[in-house]
Amino acid sequence: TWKGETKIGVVGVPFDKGQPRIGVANGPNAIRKAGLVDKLRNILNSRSKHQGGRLREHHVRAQQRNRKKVPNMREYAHVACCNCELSKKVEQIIREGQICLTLGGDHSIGIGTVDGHIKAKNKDVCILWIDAHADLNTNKTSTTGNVHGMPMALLASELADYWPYLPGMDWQQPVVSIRNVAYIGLRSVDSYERLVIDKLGITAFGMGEVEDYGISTVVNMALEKIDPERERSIHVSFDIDALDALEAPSTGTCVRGGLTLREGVHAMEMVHRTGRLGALDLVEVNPSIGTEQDVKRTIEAAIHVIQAAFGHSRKGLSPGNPTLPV
Ligand code: Z70
Ligand code: MN
Ligand code: MN
Ligand code: MN
Repeated sequence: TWKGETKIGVVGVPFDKGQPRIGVANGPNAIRKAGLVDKLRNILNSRSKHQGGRLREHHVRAQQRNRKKVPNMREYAHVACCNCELSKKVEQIIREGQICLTLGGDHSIGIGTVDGHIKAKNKDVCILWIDAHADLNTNKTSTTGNVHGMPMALLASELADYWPYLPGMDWQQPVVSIRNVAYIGLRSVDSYERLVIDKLGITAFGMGEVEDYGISTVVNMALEKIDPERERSIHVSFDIDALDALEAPSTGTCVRGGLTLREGVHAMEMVHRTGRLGALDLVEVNPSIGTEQDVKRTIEAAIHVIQAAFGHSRKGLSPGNPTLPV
């Protein structure tokens, strides 16, 4: 009965070891409590005759299984173990024909989600990294040692030679070419990250480009660069701090001058319309930061972004039976 229908696998990853602030592990629960799953089921039902059953919920709660250390990578063993489990889960979900929605958790979980997506789709994946930050540090360039600032550098094949041997990460091969990655929303980029972006010619649309061209043109240009044949499975890794601090205050590192919720939602509507969304990560919502109002605002923003990616229409949907009741 699932054939040809949109199916969603939702994975909650209550993981916070990629950064120093407590609370981000409660992101998945807070987003679910605000009604995410019902809202997604409503979208699925509105697009199909068959009711129910096309959304499944999962959790990845990995225990640290070794004490391996890597210089300047805080909580390395935790990060390695969680992402190993997460990668397998994401791969399985996508192989079953579901679009994988991963709720973080901090952005270090992007290592596992992208890895699992690529394993399921045999490399034919492109990545939209929507974030205030480039998350492109290695353990040599990071000034913080926080692994949530490193996932893109771990994933990029062009940077493989800049890493030491990473024990317990043998499952993860840096197989994404950085040519298949585009950033949107950058406005807090470290100097070595800027060097890498410029040297490798990474497609990067910062807030200046969003201002110059508008979000719609930016998304079109990004997709044209990373998926010119329009055949790849799209991985969107959406760090909630891509949104302006006024839209999403409850996150570990908010930066002023970011995307409006309108721009975030519009970008996701455009991704939905490609019909090729393979996986979406929504990370870095931290319900322990800010006032109750701040938390509510941030979670609502996250849910609007997710709903747009799965086809919610701001225009409204007409009913299955196209006649007005008399
Ligand atoms: C900095 C680092 C970062 C998120 C902060 C910050 C990275 N470039 N990412 N908040 N989500 O520590 O590497
Ligand atoms: Mn990030
Ligand atoms: Mn960020
Ligand atoms: Mn609303």
